[in-house]
Amino acid sequence: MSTMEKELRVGMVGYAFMGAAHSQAWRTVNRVYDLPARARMSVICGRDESKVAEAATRLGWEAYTTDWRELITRDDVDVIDVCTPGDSHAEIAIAALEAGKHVLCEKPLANSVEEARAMVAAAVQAQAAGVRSMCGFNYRRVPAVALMRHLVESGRLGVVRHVRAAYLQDWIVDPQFPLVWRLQRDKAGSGALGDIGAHIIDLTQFVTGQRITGVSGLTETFIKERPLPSEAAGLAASADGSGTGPVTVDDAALFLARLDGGAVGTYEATRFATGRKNAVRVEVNGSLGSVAFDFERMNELEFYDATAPGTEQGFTKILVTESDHPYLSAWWPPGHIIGYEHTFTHEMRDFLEAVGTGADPTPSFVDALQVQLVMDAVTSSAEQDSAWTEVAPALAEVAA
Ligand code: SOE
Repeated sequence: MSTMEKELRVGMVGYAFMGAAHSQAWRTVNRVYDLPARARMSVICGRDESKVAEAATRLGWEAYTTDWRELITRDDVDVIDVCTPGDSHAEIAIAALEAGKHVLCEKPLANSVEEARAMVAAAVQAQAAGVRSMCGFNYRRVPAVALMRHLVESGRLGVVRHVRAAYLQDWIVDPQFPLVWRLQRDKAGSGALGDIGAHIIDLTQFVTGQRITGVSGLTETFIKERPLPSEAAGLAASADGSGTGPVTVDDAALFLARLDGGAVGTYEATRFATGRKNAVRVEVNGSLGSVAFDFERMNELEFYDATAPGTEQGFTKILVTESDHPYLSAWWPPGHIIGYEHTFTHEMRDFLEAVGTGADPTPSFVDALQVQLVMDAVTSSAEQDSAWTEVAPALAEVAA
C-alpha cells in the first residue's frame, strides 16, 4: 500500500448472491485499478453463525460477526456494504450513516418511498461530516452502457426521442418454483418492478441524463400461490413440502413514461420471459442516431450514425474492449471480453475513487430515491387502471 493510499476497512452485511458478487469485487478492485483508497475485507456479517463463518473463509473476509448492530459500531470498520434483502436496507444503512460509516447499499434502495426518504435524510446529514453513500446499480458500470451515455452526452444521438427498455428473466416460470423472499412483499417491497425494473429505470435515466416525469403502469401476478421454500432458498430454491403461500408481489411490470428532455419511453420488467435468463435491453433513438444494448452480449454496443453518408449507414457493432473505452484500460487486450462480475469491480472502483478523494459517489441515495419514486408511481398507476401518474423530482424534496 502506498503512503498516499487510505485504507478503507469494509464490513459487509449479507453473504448470498450479492454478497458473493460484492466480495469478488472487493477482492479484485485494488489488484486491477490504481486508486486513492484500498479496500480491506475486514468483517462479514450474517445471522447464522456456521454459514457466515463458512462464507468468511470462502469469500475471503478476515473476521465475521452475527450482529450488524455490533458491526456498525466497530472502530475497525469504515464502510458498511449492505447486501441484505430490501426489508433491512433502511434500518442498517441509516444506523451505519449515523455511526459515521460510509455506506454502499444494494438496489433497490428501500422497500418504500418513505424508507428511501429516511435514508436520503440520513445520507444528507452524514454528508456534512464527510460520510459518503452510494446505491449499487451495477449495470451503469458495464463499459458498453457507459459508452452509450458518453455518446448521448456528447451529442452523437442528437435529440433523444425514444427510450425502449426491457429487463427479461424467466426463473419463476415454473409454478412449482417456491415462494422465496423475492416473491414476498414484506421482504422485497415489490417483485419484478423493484428487483429488475429498478435497474432499467436507473440505467435509462443515467444514459439519457433525463428524468422520468410521469408513467402509466400495469402489473400482473400470473402465479398467485406457490409452495413454501426450504430454508436454504436462493434463486435455485426448492420447496419444503409443507404447503403453499400467497405470492404478494408482481411477476411482471410494464409502463409507458415521459422524460423531462422530451423523450418518451416503454419499460418492461418480467420474470416470465420464458427462455430469457438475464436480458437487460436498452435502445435509445435520437434525431442523429441510435444505440442499442443487450446484457446477454454485454461487450457489444450497436450504434447507428444517421450523419454518415446514406450509402454507409447501418447499425455498427462496436466491440467495447478497447483500452480507451470506459473502465477497460486496466483489463485485457482488445477483444478479450469481460463478464458480469466486472460490473461490481467497476462499482467498487468508483466508490473507492470517490471516497478516497473526498467526493460523493454516484448513484447517490437521492438518485436511488428518484428510482423509488418512479416505481411507486408505476404501482399507484397500475392500481388505478393505468391512470397517468406524475413523478416528482427527488432533488426538490431534498432542497425543501
Ligand atoms: C434476481 O432477479 C437478480 O439477482 C437481481 O436481484 C439482480 O439485481 C439482477 O442483476 C440479477 O437478477
